[in-house]
Amino acid sequence: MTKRALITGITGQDGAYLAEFLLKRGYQVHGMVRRSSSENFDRIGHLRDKVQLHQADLLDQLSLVRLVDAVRPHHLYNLAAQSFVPTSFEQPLLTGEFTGLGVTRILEAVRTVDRSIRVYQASSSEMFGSVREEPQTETTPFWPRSPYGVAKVYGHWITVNYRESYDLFACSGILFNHESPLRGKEFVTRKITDAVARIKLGVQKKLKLGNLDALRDWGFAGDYVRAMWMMLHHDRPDDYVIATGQKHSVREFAELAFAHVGLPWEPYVEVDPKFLRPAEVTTLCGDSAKARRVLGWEPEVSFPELVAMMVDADLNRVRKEMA
Ligand code: NAP
Ligand code: F7E
Repeated sequence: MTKRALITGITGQDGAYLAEFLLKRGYQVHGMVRRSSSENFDRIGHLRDKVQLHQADLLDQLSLVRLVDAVRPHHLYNLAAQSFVPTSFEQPLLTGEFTGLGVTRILEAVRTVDRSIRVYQASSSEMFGSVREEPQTETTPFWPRSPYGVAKVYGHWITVNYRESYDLFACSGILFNHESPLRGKEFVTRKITDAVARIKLGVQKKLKLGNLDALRDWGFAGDYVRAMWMMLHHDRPDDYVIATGQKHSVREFAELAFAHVGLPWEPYVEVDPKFLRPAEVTTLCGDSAKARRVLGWEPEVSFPELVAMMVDADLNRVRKEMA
C-alpha cells in the first residue's frame, strides 16, 4: 500500500527537502499551502507534478480538519511556522498564533479525524535560549529568549501532552540550526553566502551583520529531514535532539565562506546594530546521542562542506542572474 504523507510548510526549506526525500521512498506526498496573491513555490518548482498541494492555514481550524480528512495521511509533518526570530519580536502575537497555537490546531485536527496518524512537530533549539547546560539534551530545561522560542516551547509541550493524554503517536524533534542553499536569505548563513557570491562577482560591496560572536550548532537540512522520518518510523513516539555537537561563531562562518572564494572577510564585513536582537541566544550546541543510539541517525555533511555547498550554489545562481 502506498503511504501518504502530509507536510505543512512544504514551501519552506525543510518542506522542500522532506518532500524530495519522501518521494524518493515511494510516498504519495501532499503539501499544505496558504493562500497568497502570488504563488511562492520556488523551492518545490521541480516537484510540482509529483506533489499534491492543498490550501489551508494554521490559523483556520476547520481548514485543517478538512485537509486531514481529505488526505487521510499516515504521517503528518508539521513544519509550518513563523520561523524568523527577529520577526517574532515585531509580531509576537502572530508568531504565537502560527508557531504556538497552530500546533494545537494540527493536533486537534488529527485527534478529530484519525488518532492513528503519526505526527512530527518541528521543535527548535531556540527553546533552550539562555542555556542551562552544555551541550543541550532532551532533558535540558528550556529558557527561551524570544517570542519565537516561547511559542516553540508551547508547541513542544502540547505535542507531549497530546501524546500522553490521547495516546497519539506524536514526536517532537528538537532540531538545532540547519541550513542549505534553500535557506531563506534573512537567516545569517544564507545572508553571508549570498553576499560572498555577490561580492566575489562584483555586484555587492559590503555585508552588514549583527552579533558576530553568536555561536550555533549548524548542520545540513538534508540530514535533518532524514531524522524527522526516522522518528515517525520508530516503534514508539518520543522526543529527540538533532544536532552535530559542534559549534561555530557567525564570524567563523563568514571567514570560511569568504575564504572559499579566496577573499579575506574583514574588509567586507561591517557590524550594524540594527541586526542585534532585544534578547540574544549567545550559544547553542546539541547532544544528539539519543537519536544516534535509538534511531541510528548521523549527520553526513560537515561544517566546511555545508559552507562550501552554500557558497557554490549562490555563486552559480548569481552568475545565472547576471547572464
Ligand atoms: P521556513 O523556510 O521559514 O518555512 C516555513 C513554512 O511555514 C513555509 O512553507 C510557510 O509558508 C509556512 N507557513 C507559515 N505560516 C503559515 C500559516 N499560517 N499557514 C500555513 N503555512 C504557513 O522554515 P524551515 O527552516 O523550513 O523550518 C521548518 C520548521 O522547522 C519551522 O517550524 C521552523 O520553526 C522549525 N525549525 C527550523 C530550524 C532551522 O534551522 N531551519 C530549526 C529548528 C526548527 P509560506 O511559504 O507561505 O511563507
Ligand atoms: O541567527 C546572529 C543572530 O537568524 C543565528 C531559525 O531557523 O534556527 C534559526 O534561528 C545567529 C543569531 O537563526 C545576523 O543574532 C548575526 O545569534 O540565522 P539566524 P536563529 O535565530 O538561530 C533556529 C534553530 C530556529 O528554530 C529558527 O526558526 O546569527 N546574527 N548577524 C544574525 N542573524 C541574522 N538573521 N542576520 C544577521 O545579520
